[in-house]
Amino acid sequence: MTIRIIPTTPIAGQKPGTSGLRKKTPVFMGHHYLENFVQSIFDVVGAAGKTFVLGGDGRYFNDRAAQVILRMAAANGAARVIVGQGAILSTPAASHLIRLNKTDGGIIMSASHNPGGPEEDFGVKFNMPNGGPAPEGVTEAMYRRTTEITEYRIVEAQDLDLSRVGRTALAGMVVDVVDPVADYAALMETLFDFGAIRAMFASGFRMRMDSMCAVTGPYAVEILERRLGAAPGTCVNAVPLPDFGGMHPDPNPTWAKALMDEMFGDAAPDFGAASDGDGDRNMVVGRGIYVSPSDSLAVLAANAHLAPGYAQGLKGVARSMPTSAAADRVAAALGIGHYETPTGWKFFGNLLDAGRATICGEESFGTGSDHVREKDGLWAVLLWLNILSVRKQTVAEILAEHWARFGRNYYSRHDFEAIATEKADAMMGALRGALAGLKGQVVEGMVIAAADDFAYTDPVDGSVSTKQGVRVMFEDGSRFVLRLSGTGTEGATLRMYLERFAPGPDGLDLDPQAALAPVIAAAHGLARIAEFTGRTAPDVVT
Ligand code: VG1
Ligand code: CO
Repeated sequence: MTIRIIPTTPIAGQKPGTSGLRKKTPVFMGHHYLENFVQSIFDVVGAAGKTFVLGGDGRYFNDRAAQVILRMAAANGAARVIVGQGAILSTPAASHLIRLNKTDGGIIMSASHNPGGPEEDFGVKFNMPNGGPAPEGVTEAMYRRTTEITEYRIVEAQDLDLSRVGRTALAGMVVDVVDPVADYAALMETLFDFGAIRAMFASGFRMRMDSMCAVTGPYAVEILERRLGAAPGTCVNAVPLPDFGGMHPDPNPTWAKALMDEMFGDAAPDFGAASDGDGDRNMVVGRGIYVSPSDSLAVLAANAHLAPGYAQGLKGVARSMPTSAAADRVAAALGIGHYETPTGWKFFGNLLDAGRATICGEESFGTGSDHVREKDGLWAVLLWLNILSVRKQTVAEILAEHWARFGRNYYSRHDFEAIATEKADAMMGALRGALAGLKGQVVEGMVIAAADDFAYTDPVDGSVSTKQGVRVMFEDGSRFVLRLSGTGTEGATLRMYLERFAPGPDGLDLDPQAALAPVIAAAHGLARIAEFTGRTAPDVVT
């Protein structure tokens, strides 16, 4: 087989965001677009003699992109690629395979919770040998490489048959096609008490798992229905489709509305959950009660010791800065460390590797632990199930007891989507310019205690990340945070994160939007959102 060296020129804008490079699918399918980025990855991490994992969430172009990446890996001298059958791997399963096989990293094809299809989104990201997303230094180097690239390497070959598990070869490179589910399911069995969860299902416990026509379908059916004995049909939208059936595979109350309706209806099962495009996010719902992701993280941290994999206790808990401080209160009660990182799972990697944190989470429906180096949707669902099987209480009872013990961090996120980029930038610029003068001002009856633009110094390697979100904190412990999304593919998305603490015992049962009303008003007033963007109401509320 011949290796071809194709001349190319840099393509503008190949800068990875919060989680890899994401663009509209037609952009990714454009002339040399995928090839330039993949060659830049290999140029930075080196491919000769190395072993990589490859898989994606099955969205449109996943199968074609996989063939191109395999041919380029072979042309760049890789020794072996482990690829999920059908080029499918959930993000946490890919992370696990990278670690299990001690490989040199992996390439994940996904735009996560963004819609998929010929006119929707596609994405590619590189994960390191520890199984976690490449840190900023590495993604920056990849971006720089895309700006100076002059050629890429690819072998001339027929498509490989990825539909059958087994070993094959491509121009001297070994290709192992593996079952995407088996190793991941085996890992889950080591962490959780499958016997106890099976007994709970056998006693009549009912659940709904909505995979949103995305990648977790086969994982959920195998683990929940086959291994844990949940009733057939527990898992819905369980067949991954290239366009996610036209759904927006983002597990939140807006996009997983069917699940919300069922959980708040008369025939609601005991427990409901949904996951996103690539399977790293989760939403958890009890009968008639929604669990905010920040609360879910706190409850999981407080109860993880009830699952065998965490019986020895946690080393620490880490959360992204915009996530509520509910988990910090648990860490304080447990006497363990807690960490506050910028948005994006890549910032948890060092804390997990160094053994400083065991459980991590983000307000954006992401929770995970040191079992892999990505957030893990089904892991969170299984930990909840394990906790429910031990405590034998409802989700509502568990939340009520949690708030009674720790107090309640009322929390919500308001997203304003598809704002013209220059308007969003002007708004953030004006707010940043005003930060220095905010301390001591009284807004909506609350005194501003501090205001800054969050910067993070990694305690393990000392790397510094600046401009990670504007925070305005009030003397009563309330705060709001504003930042622009780094995962969108069109215009700007403004995220407004809102938090207010109620110590209890009174005032623990309010509607979060009502409890947060003064903070919401303060955020709109101080940031002058309507004035800069014309927006007065959010598109998505979580
Ligand atoms: C969003 C979330 C962030 C998450 C990221 C990737 O980023 O806010 O918490 O880590 O998506 O998740 P941003 O920059 O749009 O706010 V996923 O499931 O898309 O890999
Ligand atoms: Co995701």
